[in-house]
Amino acid sequence: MPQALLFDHDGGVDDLLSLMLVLTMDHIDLKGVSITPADCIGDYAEESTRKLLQLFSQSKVPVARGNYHGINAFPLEWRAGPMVVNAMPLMINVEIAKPTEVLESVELLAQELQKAEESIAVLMTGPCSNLVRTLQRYPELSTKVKEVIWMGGAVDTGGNVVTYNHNSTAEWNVFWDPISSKRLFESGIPITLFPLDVTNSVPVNYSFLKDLARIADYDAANLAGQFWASTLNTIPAYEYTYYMWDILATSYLGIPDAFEFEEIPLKVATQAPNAGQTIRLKEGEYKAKVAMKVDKDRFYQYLLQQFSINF
Ligand code: AGV
Ligand code: CA
Repeated sequence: MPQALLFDHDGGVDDLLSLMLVLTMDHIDLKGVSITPADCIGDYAEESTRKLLQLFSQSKVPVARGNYHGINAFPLEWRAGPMVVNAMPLMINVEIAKPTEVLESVELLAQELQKAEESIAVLMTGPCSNLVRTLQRYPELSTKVKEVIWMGGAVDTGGNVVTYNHNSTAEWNVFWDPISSKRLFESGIPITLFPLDVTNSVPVNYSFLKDLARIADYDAANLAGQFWASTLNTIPAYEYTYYMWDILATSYLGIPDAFEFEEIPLKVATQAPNAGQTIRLKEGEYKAKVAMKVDKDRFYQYLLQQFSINF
């Protein structure tokens, strides 16, 4: 039986690569894609999303747009990622049909959770606001969420938020909407978290990109290589590496046993100077299942294997 999945992303280049990766997985039945207007400009991210679904012959998958804008905006220069992607040779001429009315994310997530006969996994590679708002409006749907797989947080390592009035202890997806993040960790919903602690071990590196380019006769490898190349100009002066953040979390769907997990009670700070910090507690009512280590070689090999396909 294919495994049902809802996917909420925020349109970064690695979010779009994560969508590609999901679309290569035969064991996943993608029920819907929802876009959070965080690390992207929504219109362009919707276009990239629809183009990728079209290329992978899955244009029937519903796409929704979140209309909630978080508390701490992403830098605008990062949010243009999908504009570059949409102009790539394999993307620019892809024809997409946009429905006259696009669902709002909360409605899509609620509809699909409602319809699901069994509980269903939710993958999130941006902030968690859409899901948290869905469950606030429809609390009875909580039991339908089997597992939330989330790229977010920084537990025993520094964060990646460098901004005014902040001490850099937070990761961006949590920082964008610390209030919703706090609610998520207090909700008791099973969370499998992929924080910077584990994603720091998988940068986008040249040797991987060279391996990928060697199999660029495959459409998916070709396209993914172009996406990744566009990330190498990273980015404001304080950060010089683009990581496989979201792609690592997504790969858990295919290679769950490549990870080492620790059960950790966490709380989220909501005020300056550390808003969005995910703080390890000694004890707590709920524990998140936190990925702390990954078999890197297996992860990179898995990507090469999955992207060895034609559209
Ligand atoms: O903090 C990591 C999250 C991931 O979901 N995002 C990027 C990934 O999609 C925010 C982010 C941190 N540093 C960035 C980010 C950078 N240099 N460029 C773009 N986004
Ligand atoms: Ca993201």
